[in-house]
This record gives sequence, structure tokens and C-alpha cells, in this order.
Amino acid sequence: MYIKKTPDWSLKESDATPEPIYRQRREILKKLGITLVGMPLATHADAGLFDSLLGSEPKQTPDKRRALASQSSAYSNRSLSLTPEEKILKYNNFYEFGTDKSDPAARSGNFKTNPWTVEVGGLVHNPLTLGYEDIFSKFPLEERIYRLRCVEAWSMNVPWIGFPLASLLRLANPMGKAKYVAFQTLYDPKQMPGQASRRLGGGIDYPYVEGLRLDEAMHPLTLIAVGLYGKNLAPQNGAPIRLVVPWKYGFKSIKSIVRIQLTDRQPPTTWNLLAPHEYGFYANVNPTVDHPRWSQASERFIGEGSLFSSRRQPTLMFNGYADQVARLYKGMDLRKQF
Ligand SMILES: Nc1nc2c(c(=O)[nH]1)N[C@H]1C(S)=C(S)[C@@H](COP(=O)(O)O)O[C@H]1N2
Ligand SMILES: [Mo]
Repeated sequence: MYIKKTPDWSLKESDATPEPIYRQRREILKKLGITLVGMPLATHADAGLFDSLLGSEPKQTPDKRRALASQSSAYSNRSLSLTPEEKILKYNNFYEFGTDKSDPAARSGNFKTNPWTVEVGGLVHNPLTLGYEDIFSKFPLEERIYRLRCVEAWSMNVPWIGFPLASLLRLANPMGKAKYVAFQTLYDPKQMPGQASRRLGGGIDYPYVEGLRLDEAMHPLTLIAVGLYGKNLAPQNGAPIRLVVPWKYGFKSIKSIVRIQLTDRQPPTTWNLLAPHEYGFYANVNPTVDHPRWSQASERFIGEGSLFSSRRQPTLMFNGYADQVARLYKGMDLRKQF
């Protein structure tokens, strides 16, 4: 029922920006005879090369990111116009590195993501630990182009690479009494200046924690991301492993995860602890439920061009994924359970 050739949550043709270039890159690969064994659909791995072939400016920031092969996915919104990689890398919320949008990129350059371990435990029959290489090799990687909607009313379209959280949870084999999944970010104040200073870290009590109901966590759209634009994640985007829940406000998509615990109780979540009347546990994108301090009816889409020329567009119910996820919330008052 979910698998559709043309996802019905896709954007209109008129929204096109860099998508043509993205497709062109795939065409060039084909013409060059690079048939991409193990890389069935071109990733963005060699953006610099393609940019030069296309005669446009190479926009690569120097980094140590490596190419990741991935399959395309039926859950990808392939018609979305992509936010340029450079903006996804430079305009971030990751308060562990500071509260300005430019802080995460500026302060996370030496963040150590290898070695890394993610513990999966709690109410599971098969507790397990993923090491750094497991993160990239244990599950087939898919590319998923998703909308990302921050509660602050800006949005991006991001080509993530990752695997369904459901695949990992199935491997851990949740017990019948497990009802929620709790996530935790690394706690390391030596590496994360926002954890060492309340001022830099925005007054948050670290580690950053998040949670989902088990049915939300098992939903096929819920992704564990390990890369974007064809490469592994940069630290500022939550390297080496983060959550992406496309129908919820961005703060649910917790970065740099070290612990995943199955529980029978709704777990505490960072923004809800900080301001419970402003940020709920559910945090489903909803144009009809405003933030107490601003409207959620529209959003500033960050695409091509300058950050300030970005265009306003209407917010979509469940961020455009209503057909896929609305059933999860049947009978709930979304005003009260925001
Ligand atoms: N650990 C942690 N995860 C986090 C945050 C954070 O401050 N710390 N910010 C969240 C918010 S508010 C958003 S909008 C997204 C931003 O992801 P991006 O910077 O990759 O676009 O990450 C989310 N995950
Ligand atoms: Mo956000």
C-alpha cells in the first residue's frame, strides 16, 4: 500500500531547483559508461567532478567524508527540489556545538566519530552493539530524499542515506511489553563545547534525549541516517549515526546517537523537558497548531540562492506525509498531544 511509483506527497513541478542537475549527473554517469555496480543509482559522491562537467562552480567544502553506495528507495520523494549540500552543511541546529546556525560547522571539525558504538537494549530479546563499521555495513543503505521541517519554521529537502530504524529494531527483537523507543546522543563535554557551558549549549541538560512510540519507530519512513548527498554524515549533521523522522519537527531527529533503549514508558525528551508548553512529545508537523510564539502555517524553504531570498511555502500536514502516517494518530486530539 505504501509502495507507489509516484509518491503522492511529492512536490509540484514548479518547485524545481537543483533536481534537474541531480538527474543530469545520473545521465552523465550513464554516458560515461559508469554503470555503478554496487551503486545502482548514482549517489552524489563526486559532486565536484559533476559540477566541473556541468561547467558550474564546485561547491565542495573540504572534508574527510567518503562515498557511500546506496539503493534508491520507494520511500524517497524523488521529485523534491534539493537544498544545496553546502547549506545542509552550514545551517544547522546541534546545540552541543553552540546555538548559532553556523556554530556546529565551525566547532565540530575535530569531533571524533570513529571508533563509535551504539548500544541497543532495554526491553529486547537480543541486545546488541553496533561498531563504527557496522553502522555502514550491517544493513543495505538506501537513499531517501525527505523534507526536513524545523519547529522554527524553516525547511530543507535532504537526500539522506541510511536504513529503516525498523530493520535495526527487528534485529534486537523487542519484547511484547516494549511500547516506546528512547534515544540518547553522545555525552562528551571535552568534545562538545555546548555540553561544557550552559551559555553555549542553550541551557539544555545534556545528554540530548529523544523518543518515539514503538509504532512510530517501526514505521517504514523512520530512518536511521548515516550519510547525505552520497557521503557519510559530517559531524554537524549528526555523524556518524542519527535519526530522521520526516513527518515530525526536526528536533525529534536526534543526532550522534550512542544508545537506543526499548521501554514500556514514554521516555523524557530534551525540548519537552526544557519548555513543555512549547514542545510536545509528538511534535508532528501541523500547520493548524501554532507554536505559542509563532505561526506554523507556513515555512521558509531553504533552496538555491541566498539564505534570505528563500521562499515561503505553506506547511503541509505531517510535513506532506499524511497519507503514510495519519493513521498512527487516529482518535488523538493533536492540539493536546502536540
Ligand atoms: N543531539 C542533538 N540532536 C539534534 C539537535 C541538537 O541540538 N542536538 N537539533 C535538532 C534540530 S532542532 C533540528 S532542526 C535538526 C537539524 O538537523 P540538521 O542540522 O542536520 O539539518 O537536528 C535535530 N537533532
Ligand atoms: Mo529544529
